[in-house]
Amino acid sequence: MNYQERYLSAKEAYKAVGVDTDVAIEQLKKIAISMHCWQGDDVTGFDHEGPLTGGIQATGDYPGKARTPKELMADIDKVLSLVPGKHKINLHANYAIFEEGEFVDRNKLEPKHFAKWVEFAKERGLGLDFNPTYFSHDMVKGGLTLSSPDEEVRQFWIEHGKACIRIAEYFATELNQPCVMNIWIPDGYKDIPADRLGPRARFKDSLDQILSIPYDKEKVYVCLESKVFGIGVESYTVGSAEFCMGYSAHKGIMPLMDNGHYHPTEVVSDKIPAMLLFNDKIALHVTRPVRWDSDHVVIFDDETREIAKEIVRNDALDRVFIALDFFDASINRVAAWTIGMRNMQKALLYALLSPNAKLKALQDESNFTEVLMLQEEMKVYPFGDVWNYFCEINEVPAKEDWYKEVKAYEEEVLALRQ
Ligand code: RNT
Ligand code: ZN
Repeated sequence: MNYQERYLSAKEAYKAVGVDTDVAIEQLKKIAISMHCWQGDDVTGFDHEGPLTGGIQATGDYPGKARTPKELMADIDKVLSLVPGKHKINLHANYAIFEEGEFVDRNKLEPKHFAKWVEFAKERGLGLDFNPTYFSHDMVKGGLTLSSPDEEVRQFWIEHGKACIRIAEYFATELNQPCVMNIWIPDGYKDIPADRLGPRARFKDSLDQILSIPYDKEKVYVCLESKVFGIGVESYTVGSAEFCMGYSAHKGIMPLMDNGHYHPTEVVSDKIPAMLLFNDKIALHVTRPVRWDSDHVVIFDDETREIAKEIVRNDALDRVFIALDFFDASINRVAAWTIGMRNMQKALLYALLSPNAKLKALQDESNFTEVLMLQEEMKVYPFGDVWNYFCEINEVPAKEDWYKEVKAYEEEVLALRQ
């Protein structure tokens, strides 16, 4: 199918409200989204056998989950063949790839344990981002890592953080582009704590120790992800929003906001412009919380579009690192990834196709009637025609056509993984 004709007619429609669709698709093409490797195997990784811990949970038992690096890489390739543009892969430390019979614990990880990922990224011209893994491990004692009062536990995890900075720097050097390294810890308490300051003071000291190693700040962008609560740690989270915002401002690292990590009526879209005034760069985990931090697949919903608008209309495409963070085990995982990636791109395209300057001017004139009218009318503009054309010129399937390929992949590859 040729989408050009419909595109040309859409272009005229947008032109009438002052939007240049050619510019929008040029810009969209340049936006790299960091695709999380952990949707492929329910956050399992390759370095442990136990359950997923840390107050996060993947639910569902859809068949075909990736069990080896080879399978995970094949699944990632499938997704990338269905998503327009060039992106980054976001790895977690528990996805280290060891030699046959080798095992290296998290405090001793080295760049060489990620050499196969670098090779994978190089062959495909992708960037890599990274995360230390502070969960699903025996050294998480009583749910605590970097805030633990047990010095042995705390030191183990400090070493892990340092090891991860070295690995992140290796990624950046090898791939010639910065690596975002995000620290998130699950530490907290189920019930009302007797001491709220002590754990945060220990976390602060642990972060100071991790960041004390020399590293190239042009190559590694360390960020800190806050959270409000997790399963089993409902009453208190050490790395709360204020802690993480305060710490990152104080140390000059990046804050990371995950839109599943706030109270239900708070929205990250509203926080973005505030944070942009005080930070050179910020990072995001885009997810979909359903009643809690459930990490459902990202859809083309109001909040995802509002997040995209705040990035686009504030000219912050080069200041906001967009990563995805969801893990649904109840549906085809390759489809889950593809839907999430394409929806994030659609939200960005929607924002790029919005008459942002005009709307802003109307707001400044206090013409709120026209702002509301135009925002609502834009919702039924021929957005899909622009999206389909964008897919076509980027040589990936338009509309729902990609799903045929996922179905075939499921029958030929995923179904054999029993
Ligand atoms: C947990 C955080 C964190 C994890 C990943 C796996 O609530 O969102 O980002 O989801 O690191
Ligand atoms: Zn997250």
